[in-house]
Amino acid sequence: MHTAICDLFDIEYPVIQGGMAWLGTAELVSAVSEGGGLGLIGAGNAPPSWVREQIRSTRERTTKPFGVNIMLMSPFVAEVIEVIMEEGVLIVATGGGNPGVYIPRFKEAGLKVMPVVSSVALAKRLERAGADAIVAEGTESGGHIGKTTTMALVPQVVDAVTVPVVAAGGIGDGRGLAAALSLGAQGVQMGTRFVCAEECIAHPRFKKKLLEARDRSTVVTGCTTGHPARCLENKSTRQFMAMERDGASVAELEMFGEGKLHLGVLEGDMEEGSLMAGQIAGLINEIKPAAAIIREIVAEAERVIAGLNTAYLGVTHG
Ligand code: TUI
Repeated sequence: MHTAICDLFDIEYPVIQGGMAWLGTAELVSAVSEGGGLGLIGAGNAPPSWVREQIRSTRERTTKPFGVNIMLMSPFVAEVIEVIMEEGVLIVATGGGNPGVYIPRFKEAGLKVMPVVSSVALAKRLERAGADAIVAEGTESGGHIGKTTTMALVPQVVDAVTVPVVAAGGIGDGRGLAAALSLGAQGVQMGTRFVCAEECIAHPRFKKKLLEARDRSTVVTGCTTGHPARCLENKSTRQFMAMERDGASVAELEMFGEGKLHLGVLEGDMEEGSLMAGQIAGLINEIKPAAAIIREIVAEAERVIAGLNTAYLGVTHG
């Protein structure tokens, strides 16, 4: 399977690993890229020194293309961008905001730019600003989200821009990849599925909780702060939502949230920590190497597409 996204990034399969704050580390990124997909270092709220270490460590592990996802709400955005330029990274993705002002500098330096968006309006604006591809991310996703579903958003973004579109949110297997291609996307980006990659440094208790998750295991917190985030429901999400119901200020809620993601996904505190995950968590029931995840998803998508041809278009083989 080869699409426009494969040509753009010089990768084998149209499968991209989402930014994944704290978990998009050299271990996972290099495994995804070695597996023929595109790994992305998740800068999240991490300091620039962390991002530099991850870039260097990824380079020691693979010669394949990889990128960095910049989280635009991070207090370190400007410094992270300097690190990316100094280290000669070739691909940047962005999340959590409008990267328009940064795109000219990236393009002048020859980088490929792929913003993650949750609306048609921002997709159009960023294509005009010079984006090379757009990730259209539905509300099924984990972490910071918009309001529109993947099923509704992807075809509308596909119709609104001419650059390749990548579908994200609610995709975890080959059926999801086939569906994304049917909607006009050139590939998929997955985060939750890759948390359960062997190489992901997520705490084993977080991985186990994902394997046990069901279709309704996630909730959205932060609807009152303007920064909604989807997480596995636990004590921390219940406390956060109770504070929101009681009219807590944005400052109070932000203070409550500080450090919670690291506490949950890396330190393994399943009750006090924040466990960002998408609605597809319920579909995931095994931990395996990133390369196997990619291989199996692509093979399944090819079978699904061939099956649809046979079943509905009367195409016969042999
Ligand atoms: O960015 C994401 N997902 C994320 S970022 C993240 S890290 C984090 N850590 C602690 C607290 C909060 C977040 C976890 N998950 N996805 C891409 C995405 N971007 N989805 C939606 C957007 C978005 C939202 C609003 C993009 C632009 C925007 O507004 C831009 C504007 O100003 O017009």
